[in-house]
Amino acid sequence: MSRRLAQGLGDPAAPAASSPPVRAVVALGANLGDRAATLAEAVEELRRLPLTGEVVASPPVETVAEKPEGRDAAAPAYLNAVAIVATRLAPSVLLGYLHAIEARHGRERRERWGDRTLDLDLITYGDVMSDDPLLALPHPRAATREFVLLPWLAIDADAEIPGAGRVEDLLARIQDAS
Ligand code: PH2
Ligand code: MG
Ligand code: MG
Repeated sequence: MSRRLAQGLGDPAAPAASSPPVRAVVALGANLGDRAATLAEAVEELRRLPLTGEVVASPPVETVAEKPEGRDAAAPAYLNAVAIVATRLAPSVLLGYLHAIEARHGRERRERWGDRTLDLDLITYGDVMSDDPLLALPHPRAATREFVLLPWLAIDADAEIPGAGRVEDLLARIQDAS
């Protein structure tokens, strides 16, 4: 059976494809282990995803850990990066692959905002807006996170978060406030 036909029949083994490709923004973070190597490997794994074309990744930036109580300079520092991914994977399928990449890098989920070997968050998926509890889009906290906006702006000066505004303006607002 051809792949097209398999998808048309809803074959559960076939990744759901949207066409044409959508621009998805993925935020990467690591504050345990060999952070730089982990981020570089994760970007290569994004490049190997099915139904996925060009992946443009930012340089990594070192950032102070944000905890529910605020910035925590005593916690291990993060390396953060952002990747812009051209993909025909449906958002929920892409999210499943992101979780699989995290798991391959030893990600453990013990506490909220706990230290981690690798975190991959889906920040935007085209202009999709969704309050699905399993996958809210855009990511509900992206507009207020310097560690997402800063590396993102470095690879896309015109970046925008649907419903929230231009990344350049959002970043300036955070930096003015701190
Ligand atoms: N991720 C968090 C919580 N805090 N702080 C920094 N600096 N970078 C992160 O990626 C990060 C964080 C939850 O995902
Ligand atoms: Mg996160
Ligand atoms: Mg996450």
